[in-house]
Amino acid sequence: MFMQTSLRTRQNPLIRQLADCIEEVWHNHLELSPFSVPEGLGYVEGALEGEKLVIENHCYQTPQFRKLHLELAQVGTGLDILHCVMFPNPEYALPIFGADLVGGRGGAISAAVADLSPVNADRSLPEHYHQALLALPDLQFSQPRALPEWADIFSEFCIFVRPIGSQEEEAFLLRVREFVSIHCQMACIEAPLTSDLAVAQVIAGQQYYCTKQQQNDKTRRVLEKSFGTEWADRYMTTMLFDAVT
Ligand code: 18B
Repeated sequence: MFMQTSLRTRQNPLIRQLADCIEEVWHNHLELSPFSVPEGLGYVEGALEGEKLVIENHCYQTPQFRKLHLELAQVGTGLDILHCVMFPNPEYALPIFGADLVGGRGGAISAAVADLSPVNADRSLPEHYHQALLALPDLQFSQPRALPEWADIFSEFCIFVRPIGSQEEEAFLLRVREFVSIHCQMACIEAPLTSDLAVAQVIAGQQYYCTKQQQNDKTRRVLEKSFGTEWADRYMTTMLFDAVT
């Protein structure tokens, strides 16, 4: 517990604030139960090719979410990372919330990503999500970033920016709070699916999402440098983006 608290307090302030914010919204809206992380993957340290990588995982589950995953990571003394995914239980036709924040310790955030990503067959968001997200105020960032090729999983509401200055950082933080709040509220009133076919379609949608995310070479590289290729692959497929089967 001491180690976990201390990694967060040593991280980039926006990462720390985002982690606190996500956990606060989860606690406010959801009935969290413990989730057991695969053997040996709760707190991990590695330093194969040089810089030390420290990872701490916080995982929960609820009736609507098979896995709520918040991960904080620190590469050497320079790079801080927050990774978060809310995987719905496949009996609920809900989108996947995901966020990634990558930045220097004291300095700027180079990548801030957040989305509610559709997983249904035609890869569109449920209408009530669409309406709620359309109602949010428009955001302008001075340095939007272009999504890579694998990223066809994201919705039209996806934010991918390099936030410049405290105003843009605040705007990103608030938008994530809005995404996660809307998502938790919608999830709590969602009725479970009743047909096996519909559940199978959600499973296929989540598998597609995971397959695409596993193609993020920037994430893979960071993990490989500290833990080797095999470990990195296992981590990406069992911890970060484990598809339901
Ligand atoms: N990710 N990210 O989670 N990634 O996990 N991330 C980067 O400035 C890690 C997710 C996403 O431009 C970068 O270029 C590590 C989720 C996208 O090609 C680094 C871990 C989403 C990009 C890392 C981690 C997501 C990206 C480069 C495990 C979205 C841009 C930073 C702890 C929902 C990819 C930069 C590109 C970038 C690293 C998105 C270093 C190690 C959930 C789209």
